[in-house]
Amino acid sequence: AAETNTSTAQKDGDKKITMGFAQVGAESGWRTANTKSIQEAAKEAGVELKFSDAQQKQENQIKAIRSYIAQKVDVIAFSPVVESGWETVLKEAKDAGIPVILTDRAVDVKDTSLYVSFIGSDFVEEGRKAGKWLVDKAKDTKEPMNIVELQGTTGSAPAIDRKQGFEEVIKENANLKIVKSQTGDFTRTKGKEVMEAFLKSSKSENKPIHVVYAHNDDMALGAIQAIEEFGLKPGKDILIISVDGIKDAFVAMKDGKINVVVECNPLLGPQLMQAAKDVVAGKSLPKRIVTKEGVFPQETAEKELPNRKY
Ligand code: GYE
Repeated sequence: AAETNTSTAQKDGDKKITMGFAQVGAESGWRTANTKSIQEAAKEAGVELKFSDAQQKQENQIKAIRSYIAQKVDVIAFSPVVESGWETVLKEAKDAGIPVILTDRAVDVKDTSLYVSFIGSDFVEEGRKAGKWLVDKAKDTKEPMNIVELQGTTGSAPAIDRKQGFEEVIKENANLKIVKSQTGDFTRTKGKEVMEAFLKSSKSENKPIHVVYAHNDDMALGAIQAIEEFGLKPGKDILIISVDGIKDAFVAMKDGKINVVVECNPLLGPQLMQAAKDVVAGKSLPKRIVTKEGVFPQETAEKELPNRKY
């Protein structure tokens, strides 16, 4: 298969491209699908992929990027775990003449010439979509609705933006209030742990929880476990709003345990490989490539489940 790939890649006289990819980690179902998409697309495109997993630590990503610079790869791509603190290493890549493509998550740098393109979702918009669903759901409610929020990794673009978009929209209805908000690190284990603590304090403070807004499906699935163990019904006693759209979440939706999922597409591999080929060929890339995605309320779960690719 490797030979076939090489000949496909080289048939237009391209030289084989080497890409160094510094992944965030393996924290969620979304991430697993993203990694698979990148690895498969690289094979398909005849790109030689050097891949590293940073275990959700920025220092590990920086180390990986430095090693890709030392190995003189043709292009570096990465999904930055957090937004800040990238100037130095990006400058090193630029000085070495290696183009950098961001995928999935954005960086916060003053000098945007430090990367050539950013391929990924609009997370603020995802937060707005989640908020709109709730505003609509709550339009006839006169009672206050207490929301607890499970945030993604602190300082990461999706955690910052999904919070911002959601808050912006729920402001329309004074009954909607985020009463507690904490990071669950985008993982099931942490999502469950944080939800257990929320439920405990809601009991001792005698302040019911009506809605969970989870920044990803894995944390929502962890929260569902905590709610069931606490003796309540997720999706009924407590509304569950989530982001990503992994298969497990669709199964939970079909079972009535999640009320709505805002889609975030992890299948960025093919676009990334195309972008890498273009940049190496000297073509200029759009600075921002936005992924298209939808919203899936519970009543669509059964029909949509067989179509899910991640
Ligand atoms: O939503 C979450 C993952 O950056 C969009 O990271 C990605 C997020 C995704 O861990 O499940």
